[in-house]
This record gives sequence, structure tokens and C-alpha cells, in this order.
Amino acid sequence: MKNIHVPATDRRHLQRQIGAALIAIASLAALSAPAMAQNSSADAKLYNAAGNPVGKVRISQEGNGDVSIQAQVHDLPPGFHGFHVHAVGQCTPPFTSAGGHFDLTPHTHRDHSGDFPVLLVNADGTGQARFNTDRFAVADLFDGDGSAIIIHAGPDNYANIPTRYVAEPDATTLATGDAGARIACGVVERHSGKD
Ligand SMILES: [Cu+2]
Ligand SMILES: [Zn+2]
Repeated sequence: MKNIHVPATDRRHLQRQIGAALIAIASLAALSAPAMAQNSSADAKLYNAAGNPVGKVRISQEGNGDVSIQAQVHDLPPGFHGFHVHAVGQCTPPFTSAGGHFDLTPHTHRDHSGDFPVLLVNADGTGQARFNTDRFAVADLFDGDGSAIIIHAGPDNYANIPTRYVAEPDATTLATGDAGARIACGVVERHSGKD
């Protein structure tokens, strides 16, 4: 490799420019950190169709771009339950008001932005789940019509139907995962900071 000669005055100028750029980047990062924190957390209080509280979901933006989900539920039927973000922040029983699965760009089910792992409810009616998703940012949930968290009556098949049963999953399966009725719903709201 050939050495390129840079005059000393140019080198100093270059070093000063690089230094200034690094300081600018550092101050930008410092400024945006608190701004991000304000938008970084959301909650959904879950209610069943009778209007009784059945749990809550905390949705938090993580520094690495993941969103962490922490769900705590109670007074729900034991077993596995389909668990998703739905497209509309409206929870009017039977919760079809919440629309289909939340999706940033068109996918079929199990690839929707709002598709979550199934939620396991224990024999005593309680359940907890913690996981991360990189399929959306917290801010995405606050689009024009908001979003809601839904728990379904049955498990989610993630559109995974063996071909010995059917050649291809039908439109309903590809949209929903066949998790059945919606038994709990919570509108996604900005975290109040009270707890
Ligand atoms: Cu759902
Ligand atoms: Zn889905």
C-alpha cells in the first residue's frame, strides 16, 4: 500500500473536525434519551366481557430496539390462550371492535407485527409471561386508531395446519390462528408513570 502524505496543518484540521462531530453525536444521544423515555412505555389494563379486571400488560421500549412485554393475568380459564396486539384501541364486548391483528405491513398470521407467544393460564386462573419482540416499536401502537391487547378463548395454531389435514390453511386461519372468541381486551395507553 502506498502512503498518502497529508500536510500537518490539514491533519490538525481534520482531527478538530472529527472531534467536533463526535461531540455533536454524543450530545444528540444525551438529548434523545429522555425524549425516548417519555414515549417508551405503555400499559393495557385487561377486562373480560363482563367488565371485570383480569390483568395487565406492560409494554416497554428497550435500548436495543426490542419491545419487552410483561403480562400478568388472573381470573381466566386455565390453559393456553391466543395472545395478540389488535389493530384498534377499542374494547367493546365481544371485542370485535379491536379489529384484526395489528400489522405494520401486510402479513398472514404468525408473521403479523402483533402476534405474541400463547399465554399459559394456570389451574388457579393466573398467568404470567415475559418476552421481547422486535416486530414493532411502542410508538407504532399509538397510530390513528390506537391498538388493543386481546386474549382469546383457545390456543393459537399460528396457521400451522399439517398438509395431511388440508392442502393450505384457509383465509380465517391465515388471519387469526383460530384462537376463537375474545375473552379479554385492554386498550393500549401511554404509561402514566404512577406505578
Ligand atoms: Cu387476537
Ligand atoms: Zn396474527
